[in-house]
Amino acid sequence: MAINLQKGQRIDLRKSGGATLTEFCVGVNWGAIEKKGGFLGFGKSVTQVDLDLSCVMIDSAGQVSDHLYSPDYKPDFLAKFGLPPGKLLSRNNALRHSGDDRAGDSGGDDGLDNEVITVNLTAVEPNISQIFFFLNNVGQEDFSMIPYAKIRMYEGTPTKVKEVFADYNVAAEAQYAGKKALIMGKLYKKDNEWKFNAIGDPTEDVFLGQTIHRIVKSYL
Ligand SMILES: [Ca+2]
Ligand SMILES: [Ca+2]
Repeated sequence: MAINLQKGQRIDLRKSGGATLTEFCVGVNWGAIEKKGGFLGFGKSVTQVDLDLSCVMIDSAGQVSDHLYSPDYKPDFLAKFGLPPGKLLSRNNALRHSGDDRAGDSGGDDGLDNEVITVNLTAVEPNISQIFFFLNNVGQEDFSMIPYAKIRMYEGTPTKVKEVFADYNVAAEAQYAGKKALIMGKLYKKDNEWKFNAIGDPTEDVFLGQTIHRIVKSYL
C-alpha cells in the first residue's frame, strides 16, 4: 500500500515487511495542457509542457557535491550560477536520469512517469547527507495551468513499476499561479539512516540555477 504523502511530511524508507528501501525510482508523471475547441470549435489544442526533473547531492559541509540535470542546459549560462554542465549519471552510478521528456502526456494521463531518476542509496558516497529533487518548467506555463504532476517513489525500473512506496500529487491549483519551479523533496541521512521529506514548495524561479541557489541558501 503506497503512502500518500502530504506537503512537509517526513517518512522512513521502511517497507511494511520491515525491510529498508535502498534501490528505487523517483518518477514524475505530468500532462500537456489540452483545451477543447481548437479551430472553429473542432478538436482540441495541445500545449506541450517541458518539465525537467533534476537533483543535487549536498555533502556534510553544505556544498553541492554532485548533480543530475539535463546536458541541454547551456554551459555558459550555468557557469554564471557557478554550476558545472549537466549530466545524467552521478558518481559511482548511484543516481541515473532517464532523459529529457519535452512534451508531457497528451490524450490523458498514461500512468507512466515522463522523467525518472533511479536511486541506489548503497552506492551514494558516504559524505553525501542530503539529496534534493526538484522540477523546473522550461516553457512559459506555470503549475496552475499544468493539469497534473504526480511524483512517486517506487521499486522497479523506469519502464516497469514493481511496487509503489509513496506518491504525491501536485494538482493544478490557483495557488500555483506564477510558480514555475517546485522543490519536491529531499532524501536525508539521520543517524546513518536515509529518510524522505516531501517538501512540496512551489517557487517562481525561471531557471534551474536559481532553484539550486535557493536550496543551498534556504533548505539545508
Ligand atoms: Ca524535460
Ligand atoms: Ca506520463
